[in-house]
Amino acid sequence: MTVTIYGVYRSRASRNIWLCHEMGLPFVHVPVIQAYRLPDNGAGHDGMTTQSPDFLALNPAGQIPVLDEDGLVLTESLAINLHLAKKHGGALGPKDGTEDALMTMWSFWAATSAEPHTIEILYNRVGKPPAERDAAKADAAIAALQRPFAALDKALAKTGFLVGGRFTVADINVAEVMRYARPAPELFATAPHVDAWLTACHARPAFKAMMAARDAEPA
Ligand SMILES: N[C@@H](CCC(=O)N[C@@H](CS)C(=O)NCC(=O)O)C(=O)O
Repeated sequence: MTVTIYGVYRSRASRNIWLCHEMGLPFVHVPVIQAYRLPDNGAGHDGMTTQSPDFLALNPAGQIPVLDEDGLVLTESLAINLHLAKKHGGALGPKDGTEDALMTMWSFWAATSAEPHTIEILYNRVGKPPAERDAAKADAAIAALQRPFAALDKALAKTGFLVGGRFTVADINVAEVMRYARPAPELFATAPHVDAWLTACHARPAFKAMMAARDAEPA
């Protein structure tokens, strides 16, 4: 069995690599980089980019991450994590159909109710060069996240985890999306359970190992 993850650390591949570290699952890492981050869209780059013909054969959408597990190719980062946790994750994955449904629900919640807004905060508060940042977009995203933050805070109030009263793939999937909102501390100030939960997620050795490798990667 060989698990291969395509995608640099500075991408949504981070969530898959964090999970693999949590599971102690060995994987082959192919650091495919976003072509748009390179001069001339990666023409002449020595290595695979999201626009390399070999990579487009794997994912015609030209996006990372991609998982290849013995010929099973998956292209959605959160679906990759749900699959890996079910197959290799033990207690990180669902123990029954109810937990499976809740982990799926939270992952879809992250992708649809949170990430379109959290990514705007990341881009427009820290990610883009200062001259390209749009403060109005960040403010709109913060306004749109008021209700999702309140909902997440309520969900975390009881046990400090999202599903099953323990740390699972649902926490990883949602935490990686909420990480993008950290440059908006005003959101966390009104959601103390979210703040404490994300801080605890980021204190985990597996997360720290992923982040250390990410920080070592060229920006
Ligand atoms: N929904 C996808 C989004 C993937 C995505 O947007 N990946 C970015 C990097 S984080 C990418 O590959 N961008 C290159 C491009 O769109 O050209 C997922 O979560 O897997």
